[in-house]
Amino acid sequence: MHLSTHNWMRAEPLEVTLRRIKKFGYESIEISGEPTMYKTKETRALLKEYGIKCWGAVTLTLGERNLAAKNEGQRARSVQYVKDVLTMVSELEGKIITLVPATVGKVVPDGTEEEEWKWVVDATKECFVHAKKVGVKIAVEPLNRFETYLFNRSAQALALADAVSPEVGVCLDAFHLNIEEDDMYDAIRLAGKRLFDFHIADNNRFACGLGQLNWKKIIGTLQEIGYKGAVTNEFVAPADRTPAVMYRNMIDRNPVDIPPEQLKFIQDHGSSILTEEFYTDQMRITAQTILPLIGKKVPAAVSAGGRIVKPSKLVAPAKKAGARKTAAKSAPAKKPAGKKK
Ligand SMILES: [Mn+2]
Repeated sequence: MHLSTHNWMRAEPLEVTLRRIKKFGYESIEISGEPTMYKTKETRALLKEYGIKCWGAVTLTLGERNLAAKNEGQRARSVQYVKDVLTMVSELEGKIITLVPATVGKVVPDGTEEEEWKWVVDATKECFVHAKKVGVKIAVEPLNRFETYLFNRSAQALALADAVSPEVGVCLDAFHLNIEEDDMYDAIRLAGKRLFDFHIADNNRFACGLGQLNWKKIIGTLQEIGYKGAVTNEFVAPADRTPAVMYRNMIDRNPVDIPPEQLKFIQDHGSSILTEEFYTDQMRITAQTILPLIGKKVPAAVSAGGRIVKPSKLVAPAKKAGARKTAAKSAPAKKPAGKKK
């Protein structure tokens, strides 16, 4: 196993991401599934320069993208999108794509169970033909029910994989497993050798170590099934807009260059444009929690940040008189700021 990360959660040049993650002991990246954003030749050179491998890409199933769409044209365009992501990964020498079949945020079906199953299976089969051609594997990822109505559990993702080919697998995500499975460890065991990818964030979707998931047991279960792939960081920090905000300097107030669809995608996940400082620390904390568990050396740049402090321990704004007045722009208030009359 090795530590990997997504990069869709913050709009920044890839080079900034690579420089940061290299120093924190990440070995690969699961790049945003936006083939028009990356010139593969240059991106491949950049990855080599920083010594970071492309593990794969995650499909960003947003907007009109939907392999289970009722509209045939829309399905065909969605298949083409997935093929483009597969081609991009192949050109970046990556191994997998994580496939989210239905639109993220769409929680209402378009047709009957039978109709939708046929649409999504047929569309995924088309993608699989291309995947074989370019030598990249497909891993179907279930999300929690508030993000999609179609695939929420390991067994459901496996059902699609089985309907397409024994060579298709699944990608499981600790955040979603924790919401949807009656036993997340059994869900991992169920996937077994068909587990091609594993995403990690804590139960509150902050960095691993900042919530209540049992990372030792999760990683132990991955070891138990003989999983050898990436554990891919995918924290999506919830933007706190209330006086109870726990982090100082979490939300970036400066305008950044971000395509409107990507901003909407991030906001639909309850997050926002995060400051580099906050984002960097979440990346560091993930490494601090996970690297020792997968038997990797913890780089000095990770340890330098000190021990992990859970967000709720940073500050308890309600208990601190005066904190409320200033919390919106500068919490946590270790000493209650603003004792104005
Ligand atoms: Mn995920």
